[in-house]
This record gives sequence, C-alpha cells and structure tokens, in this order.
Amino acid sequence: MTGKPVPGAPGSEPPSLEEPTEPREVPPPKPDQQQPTPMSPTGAPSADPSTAAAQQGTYLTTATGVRIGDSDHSLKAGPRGPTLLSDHHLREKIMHFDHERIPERVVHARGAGAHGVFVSNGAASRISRAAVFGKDEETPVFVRFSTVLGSRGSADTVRDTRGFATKFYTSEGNWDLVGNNIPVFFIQDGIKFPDVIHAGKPHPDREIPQAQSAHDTFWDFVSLHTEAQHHAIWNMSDRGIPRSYRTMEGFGVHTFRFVDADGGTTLVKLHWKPRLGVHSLVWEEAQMLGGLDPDFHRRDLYDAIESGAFPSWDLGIQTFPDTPDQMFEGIDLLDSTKLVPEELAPVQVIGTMTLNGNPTNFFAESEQVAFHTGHLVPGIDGTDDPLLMARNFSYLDTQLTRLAGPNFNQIPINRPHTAVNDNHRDGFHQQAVHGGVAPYKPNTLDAGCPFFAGADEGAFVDVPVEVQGAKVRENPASYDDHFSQARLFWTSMTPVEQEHIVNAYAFELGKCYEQPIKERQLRALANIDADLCARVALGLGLAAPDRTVEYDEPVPSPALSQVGETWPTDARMIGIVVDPDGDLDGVAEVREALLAQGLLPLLIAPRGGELGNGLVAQRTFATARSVEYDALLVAGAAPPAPDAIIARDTKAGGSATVATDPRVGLLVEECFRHSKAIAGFGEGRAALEELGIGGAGVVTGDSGGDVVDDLVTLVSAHRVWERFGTTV
Ligand code: HDD
Repeated sequence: MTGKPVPGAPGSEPPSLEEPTEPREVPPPKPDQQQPTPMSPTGAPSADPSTAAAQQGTYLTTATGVRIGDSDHSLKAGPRGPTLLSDHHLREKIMHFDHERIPERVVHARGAGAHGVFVSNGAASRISRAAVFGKDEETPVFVRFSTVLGSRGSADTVRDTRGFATKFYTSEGNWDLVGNNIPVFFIQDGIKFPDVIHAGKPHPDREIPQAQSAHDTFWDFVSLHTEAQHHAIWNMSDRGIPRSYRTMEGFGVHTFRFVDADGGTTLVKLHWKPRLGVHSLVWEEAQMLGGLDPDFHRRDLYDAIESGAFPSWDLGIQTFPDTPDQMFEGIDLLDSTKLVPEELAPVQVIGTMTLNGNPTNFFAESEQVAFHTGHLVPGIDGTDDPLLMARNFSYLDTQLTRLAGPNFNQIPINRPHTAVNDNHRDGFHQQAVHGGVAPYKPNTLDAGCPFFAGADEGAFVDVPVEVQGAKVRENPASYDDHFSQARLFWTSMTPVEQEHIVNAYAFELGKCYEQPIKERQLRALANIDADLCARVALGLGLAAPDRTVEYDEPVPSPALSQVGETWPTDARMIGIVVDPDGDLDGVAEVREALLAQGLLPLLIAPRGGELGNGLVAQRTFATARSVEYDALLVAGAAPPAPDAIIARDTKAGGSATVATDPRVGLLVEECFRHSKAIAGFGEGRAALEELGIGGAGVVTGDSGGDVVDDLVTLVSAHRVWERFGTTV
C-alpha cells in the first residue's frame, strides 16, 4: 500500500492553525477542471486554456476581478450606522451566497464521487469496436455512488438500493454506465418510475420517513405491483446495507448491445466486481451509524483513497447471442426485473477500474456530474428494454432543471476529454466563445465545417435492427413471471443471510400502520417461499397465507451469496484499545504489523494526544464506537480515571477495583454482537476474560505477535459467520 500517512499517525505533519500572512502559490487546477476550450471551425483550440482556471492570482477579488482589501466589514455610515446600498462587494457576496444551492437530484440525491482510471485487458475488443476496450487502453473515469430515496443530507447507511454510475472519458467521447448495486429493477417499463419513486419517498403529508422504505406507501405499491418483489427481496437482504461503497458489486442492469468492427452484434450484461469482495453491515450497525456517523460511506471512500488503499473493481460481461427473440435459457433479456445467473452465463473480465483520486471540490464534481444512459460510444449500443428507453429521455430532461440549462456538458466534470464540435449554440451558461458564422449543415460560409465522419473515422453508427408491430400499451407474456427469480434469490442464500432477510421484512412491515398492506405483502412472500412467509408472519403476529401462483422451481445460484469466501483486507479498519500506562511496545508492534498488511489501525485511548513511544491517540473512549471498526484488538483497557463522569461498572459493585472501562466493555460487546473478529493480548486478554468474551472469532495471546495473523485471517472472511444466531 502506498500513499499519504493516516491522519494523526506518527510522522504526519501537524496542520498549521494560523492563517498564513504571506501570499502563497495557488495549486494548479486538474486538467479536467479547465473550462471547455472553444473549438475553431477546423477543430483547433481557439483560446488559451491557461486563462480558464477556477481561481487565479494571489489576492481576493470581486467576481469581476477587482482586488479587495476588506471582506469582513460592510460599508456603513459610521461604525454603528446603517449599511450603505452602495456597498457592491457586500451585495455581490450575499447575492452569490443566496444562490449557491441547486435542486438536488430527484432520486439518488445523496452520494459521493471519486476519480479513477479504467484499464481494459482487450478481451471485449473481439465483440466491440469501442476504443475503451482496446488492449491496455487507459481511460479516465469519474464514479458517483449514491442512495436512491434519501435527500442530499440523509444518512449513508439506510436500507436502500445504491447507485453506481461511471463516466468513462474515452478517446471517442463520453460513455456513461449508470448502474446500481442490485442487478434487477423494481419495474419493467420506465413509465412506472414516478409511481415507484412516489411510493418510496416520504409520505407527502408529513414528509417522513426520510430515506427508507419501511413505510406504508412503499409496501402498498410493492405488494400491489408484484414485479417489484424481486428487487425488494434484494433490498431486504444484506445487499441493501453495504459495508462500504468499496465492497459493492455494480450492475448495468439492462442488456446492452456490443457492436464489432464488422457490424456484428452481441448482447451483454455488465458487472462491476469489487476486488475487496461484497460485504455488508448488519442492520443494527446500519441504524447506529445513521446517528453516530451519517457520512460513513462517504468518509470511508474518501479516507481509503487518501490513505492510498485505492478501491478497484473488475468490469465483466455476460454475453448472449443477439437472437431475434432476445431470450437466453428462457430468460427475457429485455426484462430488467430478471437477472441471468452467473452459473448459466459466466462473467468474463474485460478490464479493471481503480479509484485513485478524491474530488477537489464536492459541488463542482460530485454534485454537478450529469450521467446519461444515452451517452454511448461507437461499439456500445442500447436495446429496446422499455425501462432503458424511458431512461434515455429522463436523464437528459432532468439536467435542465437540476443544472439550469442545456449547456451542462460544458461543466468541467461532464466535459469529454475529446474535441467537441457540436453546432449547439447559446443557451443559459454558455461557456464557449464559438467562432465561425455557420453553426448549421450544410454550409459553405465556414467551408463546410464541421464534417460528418464515416464509420472509419469513428462515427457512431446505429445498428440497423428490424422493428415492427402494432402500437400497443402491453407487455410481452414473458414479463408476467414476478416470483420465480425472487425465489431463486431466496434459495441461493445461506441460512445466516436468510435470517437477515426475514428480520428485514419483519422490521419494514412492522413499521407499516395499515394491516391490509402487511397481509397483501405476506401473500406475495407466500409466492416466493412458504418458510420465508411463515417466519415473517410470525414476526408480525399474522397468519401465513398459501401461495397462489405456480412456476418451475429455479436452480439456486451460489454466486448470489456473500458468505463463504475470503477477501483482501486492504484498508479494513482495526480499532486498537490502548492503555497509555500499559504495553506500548506491544501496541507499536501490532500497529506496524497491521499497516504492513495494508489494514488501517486506529488507536483508541482513554484520552487524546500523545501516548508515548511515538504513538498518538486517534480516537478516545468518548469518540470511539464499535461500528467504525471491522475488528477490535484490545491491548489494554484502562480503568476510568477517578474523576471520570461516566458511570462505573455496577457488576463490580461500583468499586475502584473495576479493571475495564465500561466504554471499552461497550465497544467489545457491540463488536461481538455484530459478529466481528476480536483479539486481545496481555492486559487486553484479561479484559476480554473479565467481559466473558470468547469462542469463535476471538483470539488471544501473550503478545501482539501472537494474534495479528489470526485477526487478519478472520477479517478476510468479513464476519465471524458462525457467531450469528448465538448473539441477541
Ligand atoms: Fe435512474 C439518477 C440508476 C431507472 C430517472 N439513476 C440515477 C442515478 C443512478 C441511477 C445510479 C444517479 C446518477 C448520479 O449519480 O448522478 N436508474 C438507475 C438504474 C435504473 C434506473 C440502474 C434501472 C435499471 N432512472 C430509472 C428510470 C428513470 C430514471 C426508469 C426514469 C424514467 N435516474 C433518473 C433521473 C435521475 C436518475 C430522474 C436523477 C438525477 C439524474 O437522473 O441525473 O433522471
């Protein structure tokens, strides 16, 4: 692992607390932060890009470049007198501030982005002519992860689908892959999108609950509109509460069409496979984090990239023959409520994406990035999936409101890294100074420029697909199966995962007020699985109904389960509980050993500051909570200071002989309950014994060296799976 030291770690530079008094050089903008370079009719840049930086020069100025000597006091008639209307600087500063907010995204409002690079291995170049798939081709990318339902300030760890949108700045223009962390969608036809979102968003009268599906309107819709049942069971599974953006799969969901150099076509589904594996929170952790650290996922992504633990994903494709019926093994490839099991069509890796740069400015990049399913490049095309068709309209349209005009592709983060010569002119927020007099075709006055490209010059060529049929508002018969793949998902889960699904349904439906909605959803669950239905019904105190539909029994797909494998542990967080008067040599040793293996140890001590031996407390007993860590290592558990305001452990009669700070007890007990690995050595081992913590997933030893390797092995399995079911 490379990169900057962990903030607060020994050796890192302390930040200066004073505002510098001498002017210093402004860092240069990143290349993609330049304003669009206006193109001349011949395609040559016509303006000096160096004048386009966001901030230039040393001194504070007005928006029109006039230097300012005071920005702290408004212009007044005397120090206690009224403020003067002639203070242009005041008016301009406040006017701009008043208009800083733009409408949040109508869905996926809450998110975080990062820069990176996609490197193709060339495997897809056999079936797609897209330059982005050339062997060893490197393409800059910007990715934005998001929740769907919550507003911009909502918590990261709510139970929801996650967006996974990638903008590839290819040498042939931008390609956007606007996917989710769930491979299927709630609806088959995009015309239903406002319905499902209105149902999922907070109730219109009270505007609650925020960012969650545990309410009547959501389950009213899902239980009536049963094609949503497949997506809903994914939401109720651990996939609905990811541990991190870094540990999520991504899916293009729709079937796309790849086009080779000869015009030959192949149908494909796209998958992002995280190199760190697919991991989730447990529900209690997710709920706690909503209060303790609502920015958990955003922070995790940012910190991992800052620490040099760059997250990466393999991009893979499932391929299918482009047959006229667009079916594969009985699965309709145009139905986005269906997936194709990996056991039937293996995912073939075609490249790897690594996120290696945080945004410089959240608003400019993560907020203003505008994705669009219609942003395709030669060699990648869509299909007639009615969900995709509606999206192609919606994503263009929504930017007009959100980014206030048609020139949003000129915003630096959206700008292609290739020449733009589009004949679009004027409009709100036009940034380019277009030359020429003939933004139309054909023309003679600009010498016929710009010219049409042929296929050999990289033009996007539409696939000449045959279309026919009467105009109808109907679905094909294959869209009528709403339950078989929800059952496929349920039967592919391990018992632990099934238990989590049952608990999630019982929680969500338990939050509904309307009895008929709960009963109707139980009828849908009966059509998925009798045992699932009975267990949820038990939790709700209702009778389990019988199934009402028949379908062929699906073959389970083990690839859908998250349990059973081991994964790299890069940047997994290990809390180390330290007694400043204890074995600091041992602490330094385990800290180094964990860093050497690429994990991120965080020292937790009774108080902040230097602990001795070059060690610095990064968390205190007051600021640390278990949910931040993937595992806990107890090196010491100092008793509370005599004047501590916290309550003493009453188990020990409140006497000063208590060996373990109760806040350490809470840390350990929560980690244990959430089936995380726990280790203790020396004084820490005694603390674990006093707390009665032992069994599977708990390792102890005399020294740190005795426990580190076992701890890392446990973390590589993500959870101590066998402990689930034995805890409350
Ligand atoms: Fe959508 C945003 C993913 C169906 C309409 N969608 C949005 C984002 C993601 C998705 C990841 C956030 C992009 C960002 O970070 O800026 N959406 C999906 C997936 C879908 C899907 C995987 C189904 C397979 N979406 C869908 C439909 C419609 C929309 C059917 C409308 C007909 N989606 C939008 C939108 C958004 C959006 C309203 C809000 C902000 C934006 O587009 O730019 O237009």
